[in-house]
Amino acid sequence: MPAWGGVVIGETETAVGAVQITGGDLSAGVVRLGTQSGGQASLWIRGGSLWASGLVVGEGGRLRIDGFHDGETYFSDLILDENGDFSAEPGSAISVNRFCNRSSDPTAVSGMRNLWLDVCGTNVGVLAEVEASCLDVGADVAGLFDGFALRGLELGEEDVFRMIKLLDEFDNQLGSTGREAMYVYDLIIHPDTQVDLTDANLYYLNATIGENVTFVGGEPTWVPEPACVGFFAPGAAWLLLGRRRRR
Ligand SMILES: [Ca+2]
Repeated sequence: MPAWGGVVIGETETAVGAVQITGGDLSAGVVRLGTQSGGQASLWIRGGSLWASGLVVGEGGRLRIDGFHDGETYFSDLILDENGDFSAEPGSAISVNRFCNRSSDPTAVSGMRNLWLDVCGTNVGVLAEVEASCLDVGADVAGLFDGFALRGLELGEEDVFRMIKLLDEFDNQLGSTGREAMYVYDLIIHPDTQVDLTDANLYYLNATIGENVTFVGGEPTWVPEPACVGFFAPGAAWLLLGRRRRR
């Protein structure tokens, strides 16, 4: 498998860098996209597999993912900085250990609504984290239209104990007060996973929760779907996709 060391794209004030991955297997250290003021950088994942210890999408960075391609995209840490740009087609999936979303502009990270986010977790004792980014409007479908809502969220690993936290460390909803929440259309929590919601709300439309799943700091809340709304029919396909993408 080819390997990159740390990768920096668009890191000087006048730099413009663009990388496309179209196939093959690639591993890398930390990949930084446009993390220096003035630098412009894009990473377009069109196919193949990429495993990296981290991806930082800086204020001049753009991450783009094509959906339903063969292969896997894994970042131990995925960081979307305040002005980072993220787009994803339907069917896109990313596996992470930690998802840090510092964006306050949902239009810049419009890929979230198409993204299946698989928070795998790592060894026992190492926490995995995901940032709550949505305005908490309660158990209402309106929350699913929040620009930071996720298409799918998968927590834990098959048959392995994992601890995962939902955090609210960044003010993604400028001008609002109160703890932010996470809204997801489809939620999967694998058996033997401990989920700490840290008193933030996790709302879901559909859920599969395994045996021996334990919750700390609250429990996920079901959002009833009004009959007139008619959300996505291909939910089952998404579930299969999420499982297939697992490492
Ligand atoms: Ca937040």
